[in-house]
Amino acid sequence: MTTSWRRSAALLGLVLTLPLAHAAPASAGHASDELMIRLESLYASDISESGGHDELYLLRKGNGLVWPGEYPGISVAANDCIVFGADSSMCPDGSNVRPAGDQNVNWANLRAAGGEQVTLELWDEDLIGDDKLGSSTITAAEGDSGTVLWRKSGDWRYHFNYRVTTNPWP
Ligand SMILES: [Ca+2]
Ligand SMILES: [Ca+2]
Repeated sequence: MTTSWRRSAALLGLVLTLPLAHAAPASAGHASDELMIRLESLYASDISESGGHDELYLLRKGNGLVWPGEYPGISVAANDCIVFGADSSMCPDGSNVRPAGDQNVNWANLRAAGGEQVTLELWDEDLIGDDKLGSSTITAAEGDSGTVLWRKSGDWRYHFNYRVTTNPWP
């Protein structure tokens, strides 16, 4: 991973924590306003468990499980890069690129109204008491994209990429 990649990822992570002022009211029932938040990749720069793997899942706050399609969580080691669609270009050189699942399954594309705020949470599954590794709120704005850094200093460090598009399946 290059220094510039790391720096830009950190900057984007900071930007995403700022409140966005252009949230438009959701227009219920107006399908043409509907957007897709597309999960792109999740790179494990470092994981939370000392045993070699985290068992990861993603939640959409208020809606439940986003990834994988059902429990249990996906076993992920350091340097794994999970790719949700067909594009692995956000994965660092030398990372272990892995598909998140069937690329034709739409569970990795989150429907959202224009301006809607969607909170995604990354969790590590444990036998007793799962650990929340990160949480970020994305405002659905067409053409937007970003990198979220979910980390605890000296412990885990996950880079998550997404982009927002119009809904090709209105
Ligand atoms: Ca675990
Ligand atoms: Ca744990």
